[in-house]
Amino acid sequence: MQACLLGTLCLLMISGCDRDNAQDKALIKALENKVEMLEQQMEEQPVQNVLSQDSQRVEELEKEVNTLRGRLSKQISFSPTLEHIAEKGYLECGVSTGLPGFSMPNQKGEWYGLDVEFCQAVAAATLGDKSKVKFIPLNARERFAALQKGEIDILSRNTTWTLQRDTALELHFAGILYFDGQGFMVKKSLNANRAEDLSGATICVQSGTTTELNLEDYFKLNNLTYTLVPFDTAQETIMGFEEGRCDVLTADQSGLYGLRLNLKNAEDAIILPDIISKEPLGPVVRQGDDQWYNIVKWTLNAMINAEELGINSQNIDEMKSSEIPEVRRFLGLDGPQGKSLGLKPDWAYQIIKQVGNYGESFDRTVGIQSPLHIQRAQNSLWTQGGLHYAPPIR
Ligand SMILES: N[C@@H](CCC(=O)N[C@@H](CS)C(=O)NCC(=O)O)C(=O)O
Repeated sequence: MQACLLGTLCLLMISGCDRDNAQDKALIKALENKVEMLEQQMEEQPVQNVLSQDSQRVEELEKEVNTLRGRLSKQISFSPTLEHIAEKGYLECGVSTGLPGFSMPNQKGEWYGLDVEFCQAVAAATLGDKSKVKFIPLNARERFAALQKGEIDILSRNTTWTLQRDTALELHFAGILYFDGQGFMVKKSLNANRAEDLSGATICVQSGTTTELNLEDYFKLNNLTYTLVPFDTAQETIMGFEEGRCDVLTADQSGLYGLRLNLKNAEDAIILPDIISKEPLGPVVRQGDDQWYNIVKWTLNAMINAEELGINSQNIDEMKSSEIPEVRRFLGLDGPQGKSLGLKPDWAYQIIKQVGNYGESFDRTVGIQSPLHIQRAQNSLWTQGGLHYAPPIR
């Protein structure tokens, strides 16, 4: 029994030795000392006394070791992705090839947009620096294979959460960053006001998307006919529309607002009010790395929670003197402090200080401060009648 106990302690020490676990190391040390003392006593005493006097203590010690083992196994959870980005010193983030508001390079080649800022938030949480991100442009067809093959650490590219993608493709959606739906943009000259007026139209669409699939469902269900004109990238799709290869362009509605900005004569095109699908867009990771999945999921939750708690990039330092328990836990002053995520206590502070809360990011990239001017609507917090509701940090 003693050998087994000592073996367990050694294992715990080895597996815990490279982790930042000072408290548990101290506990292990204390337990190890106790066992040593017990061993000495046992050597000095006759066997029958050992059994009667010390078996109870050995049992107690074993219980303590088991509790400790449980706690350590949680803390020692290992993320190959986190390890990999720590080694590289940056995060590889799959984005679109260029979609205004979500992910788009400016003239200096710097990426901006809601999906871009989300990756910056993950970099701030994990590496402490939002600039440590390499953006990898991917069209709709390329995106999942790039993630599966490990060419990117995260896909943050206006990607719809569906059953098939979440299961058969062995991916995890870490949450919903933007609640969207599919819409239609038409030339004014077409004189169409509703989706049902579109029978017989030629429709530009990007292949490898849910858009293409929903279009087929909608037209079939409503006994409408159409001619599909497929393209590989957003740029090609909008050019096809502009050059008259189609009368209609269909995409996620947020995408339509973004793409319309690229038209030479934006006022010649209108976005119809109809929404024909649910497009919950969110960041995606590979299955098989639970810790990484948790980090990405809680980065999003932190951005949403911060908005709800009234914490933003401007006031976060003042918030350090707050006595509100939820705010203190958010800032890592109390509570779980990022330990179970394998991150530093200030992980959430870094996200908000460097990037901002969800509302700040939304307004800057796609909302009122951006050229897209999209209303918060269903992307408001649940407290404002919207759908964003993040589980609490505690
Ligand atoms: N949310 C849909 C559509 C995503 C999509 O790729 N939309 C097009 C809109 S035209 C886009 O963003 N293209 C950008 C690109 O190909 O880089 C999905 O996940 O399938």
